[in-house]
Amino acid sequence: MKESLFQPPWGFLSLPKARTAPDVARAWVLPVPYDATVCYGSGSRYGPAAILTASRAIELYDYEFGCEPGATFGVHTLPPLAPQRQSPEAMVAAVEEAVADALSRCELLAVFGGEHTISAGVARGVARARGDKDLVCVQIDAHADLWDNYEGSKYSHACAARRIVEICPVFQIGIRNLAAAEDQFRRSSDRVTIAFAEETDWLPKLAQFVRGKTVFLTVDLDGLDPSIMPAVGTPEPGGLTWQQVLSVVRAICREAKRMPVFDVVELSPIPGMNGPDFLAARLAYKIMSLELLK
Ligand SMILES: [Mn+2]
Repeated sequence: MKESLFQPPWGFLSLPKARTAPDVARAWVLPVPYDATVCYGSGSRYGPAAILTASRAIELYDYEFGCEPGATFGVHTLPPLAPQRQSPEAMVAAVEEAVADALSRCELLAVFGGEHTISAGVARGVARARGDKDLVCVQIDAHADLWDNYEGSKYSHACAARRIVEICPVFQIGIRNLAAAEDQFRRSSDRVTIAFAEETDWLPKLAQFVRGKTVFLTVDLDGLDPSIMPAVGTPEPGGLTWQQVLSVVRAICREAKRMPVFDVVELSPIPGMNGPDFLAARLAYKIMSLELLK
């Protein structure tokens, strides 16, 4: 049948077939529709599909680059990762395997969650594929997620950063909610740096932290202010602006050796409200463009 009669394959940015083949695309997308340990608002299992749907409405042209970045680097979208229902630990292991495997075949992997738990698997996967010698993690989040154990699990979303700290140092930005035990842990650990949401002087520190390193960027969307990102399970007032988040990405892409992987997690779509889904998709596209066209 005539190919021109049909829409392009259903994937990130809705690119033409020639730009989405796995051996052509420099960027790959791994959807992880998983939420099992969340304690307040659930629904992040619907996040990846919402981001992919919203991405089809993105203008490909970006005046910053004077071209259509997505059409230049190409994006291959993997099928959604199957949820491992037996335990969050099994899910983290599945993410680790999928991430390590994908990173052996692509230059930049974007993981769409899903709850933040999956980021521990992303960290392990990139450490396995690229080594952990110069690996660091930058975390955008309202919450420190530094619980060693939460409601009986070491793989709760509230433990996400604590599991990543076991792999590599973490720089957290936008934090405005943590428990006493988490605060105590970060004071005792030389592997955690926190820039609280009201602080304004963290950009030079971040630049120094990522300089010459291999970076895993994890974006919990509740790090952004709920006025622009209400579609999260645990919205916290006083969050980051769109421009602040982009300044984090720009610092990483400018200073780091490379960013082989990032994730965008915790989108819980609100029916009828497109803005947050579109923001998440736009953010993912901008991160890809800044990293791959630098
Ligand atoms: Mn959070």
